Amino acid sequence: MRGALFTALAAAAQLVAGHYIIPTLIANGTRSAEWAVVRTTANHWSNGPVTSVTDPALRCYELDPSGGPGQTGVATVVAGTTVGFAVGTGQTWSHPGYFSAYLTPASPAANSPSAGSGQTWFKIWELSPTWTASGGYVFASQNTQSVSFNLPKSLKNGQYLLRIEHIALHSASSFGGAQFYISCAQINVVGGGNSLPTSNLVSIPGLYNGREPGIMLNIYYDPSATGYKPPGPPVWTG
Ligand SMILES: *[C@@H]1O[C@H](CO)[C@@H](O)[C@H](O)[C@H]1NC(C)=O
Ligand SMILES: [Cu+2]
Repeated sequence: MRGALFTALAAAAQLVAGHYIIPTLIANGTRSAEWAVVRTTANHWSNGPVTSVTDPALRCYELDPSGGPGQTGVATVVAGTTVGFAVGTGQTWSHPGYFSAYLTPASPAANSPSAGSGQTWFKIWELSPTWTASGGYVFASQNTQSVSFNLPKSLKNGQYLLRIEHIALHSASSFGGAQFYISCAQINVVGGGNSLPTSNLVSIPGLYNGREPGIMLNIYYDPSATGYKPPGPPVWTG
C-alpha cells in the first residue's frame, strides 16, 4: 500500500516538474527580473497550466486580476526590436507545443486591470511545429528556456499588454487535454509608427473553442496528418 502511494506521488511530482512559469520579459537583449514587468500568474507556485479555453485565466492567468497589475512595472520597448519571454529559473519549455504572441492596446495604461478585456487582441508572432510524413512533428524550441520575436516596426506608440502563449500538446488528443501556459508583460512602445490592425482582432478568452485541429490533436500518431494548423487569427506584421 505504502509502495503504491509512493509510486503515485512520485508520478505526480514528475508531472508537476514538467510544468513551467513564464515570469521574464526579454527586451534590449536583457532579461527583466521575474514578475517585474510580467503580471504574476496564478501558477507561480504550482507551475500548472490553464486547460479550459473559456476560463478568464486564458487572458493573462493573473494571480490577482483586480489589483495585481498595478503592482507590476511597465517596460519601455522599442518598436521593431526583438523581444522575448523566458521560463522560470531552472525550467525549460519541457512540453512539445505551439507558441504565439499577442498584443492589445491597453487603456488607460498597461497596468490597468481592465486592459485587454475587449475584442482588441491581435497576433504578432507564432512558432508552429514542423511536420513531415516520414518524421511526424518536430518542436524546435522544446527544452529551450526562451523564445524571441520582433515587435512590428510600424506599431503605434503607446501602452500594451504583450501576451505569450505556449500550448503544450503532449496530451492534446482529447478535448481539454491541451495545456495553456500564459503570461502578459506590461509594455510601453516607443519609436514606432502609427499602425494598428483593424481586422482579425479577437477576445481572450473567446478566440478558441478547444476543438481546433491545432489544439485537439494526437501529435504522436495521426494517419490523416498533413501538417500543423495554427489556431487563432493570422499574424499581423504591421
Ligand atoms: C530599451 O532601450 C530603450 C532605448 O534605449 C530604453 O528607453 C528602454 O528603457 C529600454 N528598455 C528596457 C526594458 O531595458
Ligand atoms: Cu506540464
